[in-house]
Amino acid sequence: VPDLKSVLKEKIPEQQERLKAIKKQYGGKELGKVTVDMTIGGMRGITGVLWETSLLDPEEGIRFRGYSIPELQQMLPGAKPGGEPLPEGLLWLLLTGEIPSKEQVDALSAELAERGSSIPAHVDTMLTSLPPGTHPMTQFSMAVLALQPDSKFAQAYAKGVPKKDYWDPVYEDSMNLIAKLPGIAALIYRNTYFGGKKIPHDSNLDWAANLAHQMGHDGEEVYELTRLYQTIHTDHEGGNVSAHATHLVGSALSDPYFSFSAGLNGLAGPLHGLANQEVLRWLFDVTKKIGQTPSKEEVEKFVWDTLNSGRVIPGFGHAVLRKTDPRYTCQREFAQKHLPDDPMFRLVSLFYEVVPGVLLEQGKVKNPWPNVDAHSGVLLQYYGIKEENFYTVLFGVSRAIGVLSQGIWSRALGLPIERPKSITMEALERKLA
Ligand code: CMX
Repeated sequence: VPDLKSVLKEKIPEQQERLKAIKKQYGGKELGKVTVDMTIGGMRGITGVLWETSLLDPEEGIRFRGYSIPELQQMLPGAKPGGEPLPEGLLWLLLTGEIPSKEQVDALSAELAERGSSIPAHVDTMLTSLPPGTHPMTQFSMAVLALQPDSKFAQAYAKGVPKKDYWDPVYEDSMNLIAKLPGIAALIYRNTYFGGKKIPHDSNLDWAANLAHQMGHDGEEVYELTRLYQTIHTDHEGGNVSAHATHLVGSALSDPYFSFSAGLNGLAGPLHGLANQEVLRWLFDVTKKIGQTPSKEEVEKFVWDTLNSGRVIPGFGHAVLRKTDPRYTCQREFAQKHLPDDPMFRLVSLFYEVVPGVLLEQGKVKNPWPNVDAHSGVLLQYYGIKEENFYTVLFGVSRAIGVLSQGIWSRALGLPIERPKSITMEALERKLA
């Protein structure tokens, strides 16, 4: 069977032609107008990025290359029949637009296991020289940058690689990086919480199971959770902070190590990926103050107290979504199947009942429903991954699959350096007065 790179290579010319035709036919057409509110309001609603791997519908949620999460749970190969999808299959889909066979996914698993089997020693040396207490996301971003000297793209560019061939070394960098991320994440985890006692990579395991295994969490259920988690956090179209930061930096032809590290720095913000850590801290705060089985009224009061103290409710709201995030729903279904009686899951469910009503009553948010981060931490806790300030690293490992797949396509399609126009208040007043 042809491997991923050959299948991808076949697709590139037709997509290049497609983009040319779109430019020729629609190049001068309008996609919308830009109001002052949009410029001041974080560019919300401006369609300003071409992003092929996924598309977000405000009501329905994310679709990866046209497929919803429940569809992919049915269609993508799992480690076992009827199991959760293997993230390698999603990587294949995002890169090629095609659902892979089990055979193709197994071959890709083996390829990633090979590419990811060793982490250069200097990465560990660098990480262990950092002051104790350095946040895992700081370590993660630095570790990715520490791999940059291996960049095939940077080397090829220095030798004068022509533009039409950029995608090839970018592909190599992206695959090497994705392959090494479970090992890097586990290294950070073991260094930070287990005194540096490492667990070797197991080349017989799939990519996600290898992540859990090297962290020290083994068992079929925790592997299944990791596969699901690593599948659903990959991509959320192009405008979110981590995707857009990766895309922006990559547009300057900074290689995938530079661009993904930039994306991780954005993911580390509490309004974005760090929200999963914040949710768990907030839930612990709840249990400390009102116990593990509070009444609805007690929870309602706690939510109001958080809002009135000027903080956001972590895990709720979204810049684009206007319904419950399907990434939340599939994690809820996983919990209903595997841990229906877990008290923390019950607490999360109670918040699902109470928080949207309170946020609606407060009347500020555009979306009162939970997002992906409201649920992930409780599942991880149940399987013994209790170190909540590590959670965003797990998000970041998955995010690589989406943003780096798009990065390969951005170079294959020859997308230019990003350079939107900015404006001062003075110029704005002058223009519109
Ligand atoms: N709790 C309290 N207030 C909230 C809120 C929440 N969960 N979500 C939005 N708001 C507030 C906003 O802060 C804003 O208030 P101001 O007008 O005083 O500035 C107002 O409601 C309107 O905001 P919005 O248009 O509904 O939301 P934004 O597009 O500006 O922001 C988001 C989106 C996700 C940053 C926001 O909903 C939020 O802060 N949520 C909590 C953090 C979180 O869960 N982030 C993770 C998102 C998913 C991810 O990226 O991982």
